[in-house]
Amino acid sequence: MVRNDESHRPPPDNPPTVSPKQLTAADLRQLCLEAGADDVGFVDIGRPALDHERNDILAAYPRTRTIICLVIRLNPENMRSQARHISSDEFHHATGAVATVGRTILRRLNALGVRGAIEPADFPMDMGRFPGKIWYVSHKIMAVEGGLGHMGLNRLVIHPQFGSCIRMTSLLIDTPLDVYGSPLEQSLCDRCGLCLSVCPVGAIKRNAPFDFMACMTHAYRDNFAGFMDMLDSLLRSPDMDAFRQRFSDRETASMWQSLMYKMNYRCGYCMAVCPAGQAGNFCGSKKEFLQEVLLPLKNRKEQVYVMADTDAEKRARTNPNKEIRRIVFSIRR
Ligand code: B12
Ligand code: SF4
Ligand code: SF4
Repeated sequence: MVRNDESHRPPPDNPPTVSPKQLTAADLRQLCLEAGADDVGFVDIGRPALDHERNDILAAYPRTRTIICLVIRLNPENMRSQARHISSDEFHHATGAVATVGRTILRRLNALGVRGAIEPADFPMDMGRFPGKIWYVSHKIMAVEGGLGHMGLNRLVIHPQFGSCIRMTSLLIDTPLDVYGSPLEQSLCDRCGLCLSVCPVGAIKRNAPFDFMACMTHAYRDNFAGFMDMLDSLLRSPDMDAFRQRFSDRETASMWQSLMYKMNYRCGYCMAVCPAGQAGNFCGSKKEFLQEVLLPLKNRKEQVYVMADTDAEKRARTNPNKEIRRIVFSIRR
């Protein structure tokens, strides 16, 4: 009997319906939504708005012709909870979900002869480039260029339907499309100022650039900067009592949880309070929203991490509910 090698090949996950040459934006959109994406935008690698991004994108995947920006919505109620472990959990689950959907899409595209790679939603990133730009694809820029929304005053992309509460990833594929997205005509941010008002370290400003160091020092306390601060405290402390003066058991527990499980996001309030977009609106009256969401976060009793003598410290000190913790270690750039 003549053995037919073809018969031993596993069947493709999904039989091809179109050939790569015919891959249209409409077919690709349908495929992505069926795989579980809540929305997608398509960007061509050659457009001038990507001039500062292109080298990194091509370093990540040299055959990139099209970038698919993939959106998964977050559950806004989880993001708005005062119990911040609930919002951290929502972030982590959405990070997993967007990665799974991205891989499903790529597998289906592979069956059509299309190849590609995925830039993670956030971590892991390329720590070999630390403390420089450790990500290769900026999902916010891809989302804006793909027509999925604009960045608001909070520097987050605001989707017309899901508001700020979205998680994104980017797929880099080797096939061109017939049609690409373009930036929306209007931003949904009406500059209401709620994000600015709730930010404990004043990172969001009306007429000045976003202060990413202020945000990172506080919101990412249980990330690298806080970890280095912990090492510094350990090395300089003669005994456990001295260490506990600098790093309380509560802070050690938070760091332990981040290392054992996944990073504890300390903040994200600018996302929680943003009312823009259909799903992100006040869900009732503005007065109730301020009472139930904004004020509890703004007045939440918590430790706030700042570098000494910065605008962030000045701002944090204006709120009596916040216990100011000056971070000793800062990232050397
Ligand atoms: C770096 C980064 C951060 C940094 C810097 C934030 C920033 N505005 O750039 C820090 C650690 C502060 C941060 C915080 C948060 N982030 Co973040 N972050 C990223 C990351 C990895 C790249 C962002 C990026 O493209 N920046 C470049 C341009 C587009 O941003 P920009 O605002 O125009 O410009 C600023 C930066 O470039 C910064 N900058 C300049 N030089 C350098 C150099 C370095 C080394 C760094 C770090 C920054 C920096 O200064 C500019 C002025 O504002 C993306 C994941 C990804 N791969 O895209 C997630 C991402 C942007 N983050 C996200 C989120 C949700 C958050 C947090 C809410 C997390 C939290 N729970 O605390 C906060 C919100 C902060 C805020 N209001 O922007 C989401 C945004 C979702 C959305 N709706 O837009 C993303 C897309 C992750 C994801 N896949 O969902 N983040
Ligand atoms: S909270 Fe208001 S000012 Fe801030 S990004 Fe949202 S709409 Fe814009
Ligand atoms: S995550 Fe927190 S610290 Fe960072 S900009 Fe938003 S509100 Fe401010």
